[in-house]
Amino acid sequence: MSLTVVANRVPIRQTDDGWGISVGGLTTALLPVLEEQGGTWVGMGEEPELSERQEYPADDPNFVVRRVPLSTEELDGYYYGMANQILWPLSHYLIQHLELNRDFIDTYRSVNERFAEAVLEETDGGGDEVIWIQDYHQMLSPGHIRAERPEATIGHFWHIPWPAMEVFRILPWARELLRGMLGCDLIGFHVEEYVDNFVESAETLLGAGVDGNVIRYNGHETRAEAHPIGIEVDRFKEMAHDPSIEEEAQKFRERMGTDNIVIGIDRLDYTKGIHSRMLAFEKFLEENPEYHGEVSFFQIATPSRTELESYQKIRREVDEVVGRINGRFARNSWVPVNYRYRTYTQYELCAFYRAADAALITPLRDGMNVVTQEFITASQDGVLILSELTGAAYLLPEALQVNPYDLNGLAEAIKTALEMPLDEKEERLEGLKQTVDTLDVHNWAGNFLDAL
Ligand code: ADQ
Repeated sequence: MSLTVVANRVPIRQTDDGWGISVGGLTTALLPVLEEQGGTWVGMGEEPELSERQEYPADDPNFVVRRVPLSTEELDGYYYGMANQILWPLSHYLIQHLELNRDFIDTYRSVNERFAEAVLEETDGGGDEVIWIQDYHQMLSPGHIRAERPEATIGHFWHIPWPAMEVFRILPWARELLRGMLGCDLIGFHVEEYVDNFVESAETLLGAGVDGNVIRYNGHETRAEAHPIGIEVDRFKEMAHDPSIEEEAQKFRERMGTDNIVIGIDRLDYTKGIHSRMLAFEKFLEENPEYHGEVSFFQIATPSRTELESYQKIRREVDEVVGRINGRFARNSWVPVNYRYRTYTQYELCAFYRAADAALITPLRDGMNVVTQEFITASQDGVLILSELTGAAYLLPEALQVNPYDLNGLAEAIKTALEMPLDEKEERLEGLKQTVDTLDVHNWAGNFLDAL
């Protein structure tokens, strides 16, 4: 088999001393396959000075990076526009953020076509070629590739929720985008519920024939399947058991200075429910004065898509609510909310996971949410408070599940978590760990490619 991966970003980046691999779940899962079997990774070229084709590593190459160079206008329309201001909010049911701008879909069309052309140039149509496309940035390229290569094996993995058909059809271009996706042989989603939504969208909006999870359209068959993504379990376990992590966790507990620590770790995105979570924590403090001075909430938010107004707005809102809570409740040396707007290393995150008594993971919607799995793997006796509107919730019944829109319920869950008996905490965590072990990201990639 020779593999061509198509993703928005390429997996390598320039460092102070040359080139290196970008860290991330997708690169971790797919690079070993590319390195072992050889192949190509197609992604956007954001900087015009970089070459379109680069063998990596330079001294003894085992795969090729193929860039599709994008102008600033193209990046704005295709990435910031169509992907981030249309497909992202729609798939997360947050349609108040939808910007239905005609230029966005026009640019998305032409950029997807250029990605497809790059794939066609990099592959020769031989029988053992597998093309694996990633995510909502590339809905139309499968259709273009299929048109030129009827025999190609094409897969797609959709990392975010596929919304209910009645929500997806809000898009004026819903049918065109679905047709593009149906150029694939296999489309993967995190959970069955998204598979069902996709199949229903194809059946209702295109009149496609459906037999279980097989969709027939225009003489071609596409399967939709659930392939829940995982983390690199072994590496996380090893890191969590490193004695230096325990030391870091201890230092962190001392810095927080309270018996109870609750953490939240997210990209700063309006889908992640950070603002509602803060309001719930405020409610918890209002209703439980006995916890004043006894609990710290440590929230990290990584800067994300900072060019967009909706992200600047959520940043201001979170800043404001943090200030208000601390202004209202802080006393002596106690600061109720410790908020950091920055990125940390995985090693640092691991220490936070280990030190926490509870993790508040409460997105308004999330395809999977892998922070959940990182916390479960690193924690010894922490409680996971998890939004039921995440893919992870379908797989992790032992979590303390909450509706992220229900602030009273969230506030109560914080109290329940902090007062949970140790044996119940351990029992729940044991069940969670067993599931997360099976969701390993290497299994995810292997299982998807086998199915493809
Ligand atoms: P994301 O929306 O990015 O991914 P998530 O699954 O939570 O969401 O992964 C975030 C990653 O970023 C985690 O590995 C986490 O450790 C890291 N991270 C978060 N905050 C950080 C910080 N302050 N510093 C450093 N690292 C930080 C999309 C979908 C998800 C889906 C994944 C994978 O939106 O639903 O789970 O893809 O398919």
